[in-house]
Amino acid sequence: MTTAPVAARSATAPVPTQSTYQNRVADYWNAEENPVNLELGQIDDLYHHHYGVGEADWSVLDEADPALRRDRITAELHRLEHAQAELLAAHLGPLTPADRVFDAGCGRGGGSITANLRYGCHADGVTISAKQADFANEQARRRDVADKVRYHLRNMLDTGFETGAYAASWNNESTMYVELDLLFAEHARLLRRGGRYVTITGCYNDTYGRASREVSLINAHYICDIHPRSEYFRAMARNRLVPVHVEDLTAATIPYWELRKQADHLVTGVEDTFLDAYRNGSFQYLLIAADRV
Ligand code: GPP
Ligand code: MG
Repeated sequence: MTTAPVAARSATAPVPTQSTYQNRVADYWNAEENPVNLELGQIDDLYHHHYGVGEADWSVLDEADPALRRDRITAELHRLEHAQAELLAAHLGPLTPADRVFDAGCGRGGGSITANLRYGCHADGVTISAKQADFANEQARRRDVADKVRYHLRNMLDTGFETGAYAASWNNESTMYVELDLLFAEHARLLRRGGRYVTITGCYNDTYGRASREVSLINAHYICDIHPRSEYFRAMARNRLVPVHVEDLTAATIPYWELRKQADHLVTGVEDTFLDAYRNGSFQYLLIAADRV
């Protein structure tokens, strides 16, 4: 038997910079043009890729004029999504305009703009979708904040950014695309000591058992892998992130999904699955804020 020398073997099988899974996820986001994301974002050029929180103004459904009814429903869903972004941003602070924040899985960029508007801070967002990064940078240019808010085509697990340079960082509904240990190791590396990490996420409920049918359907819909609640705290503890605030937002997000379900011009088909998952206790919408120690 002959064996190839190690050097020759590794030369023929280079480690890919991005896994096949990550390529598939990038393909999804490069192709994504859901009206529920674009029509909401067009209202004030804040493009979010997450859901909403808070009580809805149900009067929008009673609007008699069909065109106005559509517009009012769209605006109300956007208000609820922006309230979610503001809730996350509020937990990042206090921050000064000199501070730098890291937006892991930045989508079309709304979260970093929200943080910059609130604190005047520098922001670096990363996404593995070239289309999202280009879109987000164009938005920052149009707002005249491109000197402070920058989006990068990079992997959130391996950003190449400067160690300890960040006062705060977050994942807004993007943790379900990655292994939490690798993710939190990168946040812990980037955050300065005493820095703040925040995530809002959908997680499956350990007390239900394993992932429910509805959780599995959500995974299939977005090509993601929703983690159990317990895994967040285990992985944070292993990576110098100590929770300071945990909030179950499940009840607060149900009005968003109830209203979205009735928005015929915006539905994507996943609405009933989210409502069922939340209501049968298998799925939770959670905010976790943690200090980097
Ligand atoms: C919403 O993005 C979030 C995700 C795709 C990640 C999955 C989130 C969970 C809580 C499981 P989006 O705003 O692009 O989705 P949609 O197009 O459905 O509005
Ligand atoms: Mg959306």
